[in-house]
Amino acid sequence: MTNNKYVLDFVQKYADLLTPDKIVWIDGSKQQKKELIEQAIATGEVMKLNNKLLPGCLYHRTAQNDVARVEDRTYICTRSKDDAGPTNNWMDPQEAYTKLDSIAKGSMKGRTMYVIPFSMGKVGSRFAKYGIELSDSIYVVLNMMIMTRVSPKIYDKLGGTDNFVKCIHAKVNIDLENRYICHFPEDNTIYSINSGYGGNVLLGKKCLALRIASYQGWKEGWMAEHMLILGIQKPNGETKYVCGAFPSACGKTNLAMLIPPETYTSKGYKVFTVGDDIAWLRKGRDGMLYAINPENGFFGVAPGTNVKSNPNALESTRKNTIFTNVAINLKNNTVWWEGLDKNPPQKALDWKGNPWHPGMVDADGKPVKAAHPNSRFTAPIQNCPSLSPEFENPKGVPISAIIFGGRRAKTAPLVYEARDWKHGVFVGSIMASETTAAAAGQVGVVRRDPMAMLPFCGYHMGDYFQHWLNMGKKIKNKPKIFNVNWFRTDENGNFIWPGFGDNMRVLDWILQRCEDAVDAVESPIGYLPKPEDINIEGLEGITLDTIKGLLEVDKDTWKQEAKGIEEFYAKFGYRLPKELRKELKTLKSNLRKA
Ligand code: GTP
Ligand code: SPV
Ligand code: MN
Repeated sequence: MTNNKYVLDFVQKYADLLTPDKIVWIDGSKQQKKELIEQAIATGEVMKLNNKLLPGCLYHRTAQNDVARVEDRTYICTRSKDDAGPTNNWMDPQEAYTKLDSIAKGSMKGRTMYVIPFSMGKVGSRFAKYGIELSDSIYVVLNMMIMTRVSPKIYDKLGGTDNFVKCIHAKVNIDLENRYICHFPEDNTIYSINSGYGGNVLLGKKCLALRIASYQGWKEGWMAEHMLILGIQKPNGETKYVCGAFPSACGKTNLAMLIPPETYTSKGYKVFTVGDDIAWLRKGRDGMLYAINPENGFFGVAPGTNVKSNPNALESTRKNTIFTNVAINLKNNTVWWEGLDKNPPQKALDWKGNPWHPGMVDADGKPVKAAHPNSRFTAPIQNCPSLSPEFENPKGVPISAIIFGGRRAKTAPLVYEARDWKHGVFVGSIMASETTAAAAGQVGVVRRDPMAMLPFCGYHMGDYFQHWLNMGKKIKNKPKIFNVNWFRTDENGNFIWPGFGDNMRVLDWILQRCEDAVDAVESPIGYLPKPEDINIEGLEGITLDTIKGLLEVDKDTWKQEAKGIEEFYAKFGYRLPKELRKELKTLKSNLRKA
């Protein structure tokens, strides 16, 4: 497959350690893929779904203890502990290698080790980063073939160098107690041991494209962010691009694929999807910030996806897709999840493989879910009806606005604009959101999640903030920065804002701000829209007063918020940029004066 000495040594080293019976070099061919699928079906690792209704689609169940990312078992292994920063778990690299090697040693006996060459970003583009993942899971191989560009071409592109990320994945026994997701940014290396769940094992995604890439971007002068990228084509044919950072399961895929309401489509507005989870950003020659989506597919949340909420995502999953931990409809061997439609299958298997029927309750009388709340689909990006014609553009797309957002039941207004880049970095750094099922642990507790990168920043977050500030100094035509919140609730806990396609109404205001086409109102936290500037035409049950309520900034709540920010900032010590300290001071003084 290759003569590259570094690649051969890498494969040999781990073959010696893991002792697989066989090594298979993945060549990206259709024939090899077909054979792998057949083998995985034979062992039960995957199941074929109804080939008429879901052609080429497969089904997989993970172990029940292995259904989400494990943040408490995820480590940044830098030589100096301080370099991992206060928001990451840290292990000494030598200690980590020794520990993980001893856990994984010999674990591929009786198994096959697959060598997966992949590119994040278009092969050969200036954005592209290459990786080689070793894995003993066909499920991982098949997912990587959708999520990344798997091709032996990357061996040529390496040109004899070791310029690739070494990714080692061993399932071992899927033992939670010995599960480790370790990153060695200084060695361009990732280890994932004892897991088989997406975000822990598809190492091109969170591990490479965010944790390792954020570190590389810091060193090389670019950025790797947990962001969707979308294009909005206006009636005059011009397209503007926007990036959005929301924490896991907070609406990136949905926003990236939104279908605008009638009041916009009738005028000729169209939305295009460039990416739904990760953006790599670099300065362009024209002084604008350019973004690519380094992935090649979607690893999206299934529950809640339906023809109304996200028809583009649903359509993307109708062929050549892998479904993980959803329910099986036994009537026709298709898939089902909560929120897909109002017709749950009468006879089904739940995500654990147990018989399931609508209205089922457990011993405590609680409803039994058919699909796991973090069940996912892995769909090829080319399936997406709203895919941007610019997706493959190796230069990326120029970004006009960056949006931060999270789940906040009360504090954050529907939308506000940062006063300038520095203030925007502050707005990103103080993001907070209620936790979701995307990571193991309690759901629904508010935590600080700067730029939606808390679990994904591969170095000291104080340095990361400084890097954002520095990038601002380099980019002449800076995107404007905004914060949004689709998740404000009323006194009964119901979402007030309709969200989904109607988020276009907020994007519209954002674009108008970028073009200086509309005024805004100053507030202690930044610029707010005038309520009448949010288009509510055709929205049932939403009045100007609703919008006023959604835009309210409660002084006392924000004073509390400022305290929380101060506590959070204290963690970073001298590595917190002084510009941010100053922004916090300004916020406090604005609140005092208000
Ligand atoms: P990751 O893949 O984990 O990074 O998640 P994501 O940020 O792409 O989130 P996704 O778009 O998959 O949405 C997650 C959940 O949020 C789903 O259950 C959606 O139904 C819900 N959601 C998305 N957008 C909205 C919105 O505008 N309003 C409301 N109320 N819910 C939304
Ligand atoms: C997320 O949790 O942000 C995801 C899913 O996009 S995973 O790939 O599991 O990280
Ligand atoms: Mn994500």
